[in-house]
Amino acid sequence: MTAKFITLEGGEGAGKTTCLKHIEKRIKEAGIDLCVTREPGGTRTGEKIREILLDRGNFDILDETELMLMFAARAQHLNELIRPTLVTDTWVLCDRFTDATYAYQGGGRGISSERIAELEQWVQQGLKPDLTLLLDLPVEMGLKRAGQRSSPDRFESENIAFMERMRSSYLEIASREPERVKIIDSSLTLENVLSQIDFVLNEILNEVDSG
Ligand code: T5A
Repeated sequence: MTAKFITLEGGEGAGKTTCLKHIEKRIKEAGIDLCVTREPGGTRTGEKIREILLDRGNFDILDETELMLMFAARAQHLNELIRPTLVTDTWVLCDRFTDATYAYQGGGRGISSERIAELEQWVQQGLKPDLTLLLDLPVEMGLKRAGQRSSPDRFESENIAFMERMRSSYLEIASREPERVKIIDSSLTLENVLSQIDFVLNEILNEVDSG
């Protein structure tokens, strides 16, 4: 069996945290070993980089610095955790990965896709998720949901135009790579969202059963 690398993506307040727990449960119930992790973060060094990136006090971080910090954390994550885990036949479920960089640093900040692709190639050496679940919902609805929680971090403090560009970038990726990226309409009730997720998961879990 080849271990699968699954990522979860979406805008602010899309419900990733809520859905991640459900996906984890479903995969584990299928008897598959699973490692759950997140980006930026997932390693000791990566979590320190995350603190810098999310801290609203760091208002002076340049867009280029932000981009390279995302990939610095990712390089550490891939080498220390993701690759070593996948070779032991353990699946990896990651809360955000490089699609978030194309959406936030690319769409949101306006850094060119070519520049991001150069770093992706260098850091990932061709490794991509096998499956990505993109939780999509209108920006204002996501911000309303996110607003019910604690004070906003550096990204949650961005304006609506930034969020709209980020959402469009995610949807562009999904239309370019429909085999890998499955759109989940997360504007619906949690029950409905989870059943959309189950539909996609059943496919990958059945593949394993029959393989
Ligand atoms: N980032 C990350 C980049 O800019 N570039 C990169 O390359 C990477 C990897 C941290 C930030 O880093 C940026 C993007 C991010 O801003 P994060 O930790 O994933 O990333 O932070 P958030 O996106 O802020 O994720 P959160 O965990 O904070 O939000 P979620 O998980 O999307 O939302 P969640 O599950 O907490 O739900 C929000 C609220 O909505 C409710 C929940 O109960 C909760 O109260 N809810 C629903 N309500 C009604 N119906 C539903 N279907 C609901 N689903 C959830």
